[in-house]
Amino acid sequence: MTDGIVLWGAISLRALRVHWALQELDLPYEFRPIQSRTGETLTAEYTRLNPKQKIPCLQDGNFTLTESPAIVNYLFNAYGAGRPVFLPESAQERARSDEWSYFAMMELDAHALYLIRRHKFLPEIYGEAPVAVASAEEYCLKQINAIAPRVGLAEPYLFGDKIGAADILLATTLHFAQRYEVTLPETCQTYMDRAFARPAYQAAKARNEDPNA
Ligand SMILES: N[C@@H](CCC(=O)N[C@@H](CS)C(=O)NCC(=O)O)C(=O)O
Repeated sequence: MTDGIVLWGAISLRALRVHWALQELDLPYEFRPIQSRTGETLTAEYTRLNPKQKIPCLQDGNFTLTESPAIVNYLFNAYGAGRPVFLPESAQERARSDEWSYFAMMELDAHALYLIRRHKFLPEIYGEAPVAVASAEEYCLKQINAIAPRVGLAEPYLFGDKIGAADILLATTLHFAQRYEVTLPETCQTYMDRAFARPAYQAAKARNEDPNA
């Protein structure tokens, strides 16, 4: 049980998604800047909160939630009303937002980027797998190229002038791809740069990278 919102997780692109949602919604929150692969996610206290021993994890009163896309969507749904963010109003809008979110999480993050991250950039932990890495890179680029024309129509975000949960998930995942040396099409680069110019993103990035910010 917490008094308000508490976010566990720092120096992580997946924790950054949650910091960004909190900043867009202008919600005060306490920050527990634990990091992956430091042993900090393995403590008994943290394991009780998240048995998967991963970051991010959010506490909101007596509600505890893991999985960055679930947390971002929860925050928008719970606190977005009356704030200048996009919230789906119909079942079809909800489905469209889910479509973007699942695409970013499954087709890019889980199927391709996680594999590239593990086997190209952390081979000392996860082992070398050059064929799988090359295949994941090709797959990731194919998927990003498939959405590039639609992303080019964003005005300026996926659902118009207000940023939505799906934008946070897509833009951060495109950033993963870029960090892992996937060349982004121009439309995706422009969309991502525009989203990252938002003060809320800048504040989130500073907090994710420096717990005292
Ligand atoms: N599907 C999860 C993935 C979380 C995840 O893999 N987090 C990484 C840091 S970005 C982590 O905690 N890794 C520690 C580990 O794998 O032991 C989410 O999106 O929240």
